[in-house]
Amino acid sequence: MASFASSFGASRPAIDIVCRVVDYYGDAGIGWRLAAGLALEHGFDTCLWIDRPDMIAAMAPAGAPHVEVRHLDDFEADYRARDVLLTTFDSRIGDAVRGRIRAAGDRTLRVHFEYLSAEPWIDGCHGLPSLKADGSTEWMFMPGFTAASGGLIRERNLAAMRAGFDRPGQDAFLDRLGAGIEPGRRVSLFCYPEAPADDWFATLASAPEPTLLFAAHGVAIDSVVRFFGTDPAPGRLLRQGSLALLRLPFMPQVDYDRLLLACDLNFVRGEDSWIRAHWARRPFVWQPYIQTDGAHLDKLDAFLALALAGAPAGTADSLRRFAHAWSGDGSVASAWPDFLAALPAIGRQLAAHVDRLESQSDCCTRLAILIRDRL
Ligand code: TRH
Repeated sequence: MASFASSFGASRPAIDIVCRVVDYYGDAGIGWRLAAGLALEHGFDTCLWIDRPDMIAAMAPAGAPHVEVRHLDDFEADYRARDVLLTTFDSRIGDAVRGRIRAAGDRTLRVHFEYLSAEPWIDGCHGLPSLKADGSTEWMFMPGFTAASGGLIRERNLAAMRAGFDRPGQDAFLDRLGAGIEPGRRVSLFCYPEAPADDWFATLASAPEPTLLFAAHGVAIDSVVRFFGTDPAPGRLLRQGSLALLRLPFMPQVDYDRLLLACDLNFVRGEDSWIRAHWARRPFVWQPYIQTDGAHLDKLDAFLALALAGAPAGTADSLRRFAHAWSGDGSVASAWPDFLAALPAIGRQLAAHVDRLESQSDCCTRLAILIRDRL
């Protein structure tokens, strides 16, 4: 809980979060989780200024107490200086807003929230002040996997949510999605268009054991059409050999989280689903957001080095080979058998990695402390 008073005499400290969606869903997904976490767990009045409020409505239809969502188009005209102004990712603020902060006595704390990375260098940047050309200061907030970083977004009731969503509840949830009592390894798929899904579908279809694949809204459509001849409406099951595929609708975040919990193996991407795969405590394969200079493979290796610390060599190699292949560096067909054989050991290794993370404080707590200590 934030234990400090508003500098503007309000009953609760107030934070404005600015979020401009670059592409896909992650900017909005993280922006919402930050806004809701600071309001629900740290006593803030929060306004999320975003250019895609429709994404928030789809991710969090019920909203949250003490969270207002405003269109970014109105920000320049309607923003009034309050305790904290946090910009996310590629969002910036203009001279008019900076002038309004100065006119209000320069009492607004400025924070910039960066993209998540497992790379070691972020620890040295987290929490540093960045001096702006107009003489103002903006504090850098770098989410991460270490105690020296800004941490990962993780809600306080996570363990209770997991405990309350047992196997019968998971079966009923998947059944409502159209899966019925379909046998096989339950795998969720959330990937970028560049993922080698064609090869992977062929590998799954010719495998001895059955796979039930839950394809998230809008992913791998071309591969699904090439392999199955059509992209099915949500809820309609398609089969080819040992592979059964179910297309899903875009779901609220809470249901996407449940999907990760209900599956035996999760394919995630970008940033927020990557974090959520941790909290589902199931084995997962992460596809980093593609970067032209191949920097996404460096980000993948930095993460694998952290998650696989202390792992037996065979376990580490099996996950590393398949994860690289899934990011276009290698063959998923040849890496899949070893990955599958090592899956129990990979699951144990990732569980130990998540245990370490869950023993650390969460991102919103670290952000609330950074704010309290600098307000
Ligand atoms: O959609 P993404 O690829 O977003 C990306 C990444 O955040 C990347 O780091 C960033 O640089 C780029 O955007 C601009 O993946 P991510 O981060 O997992 O975000 C997906 C969000 O969508 C996450 O909050 C989960 C949510 N989601 C739902 O709410 N319902 C759904 O049905 C699905 C599939 C996702």
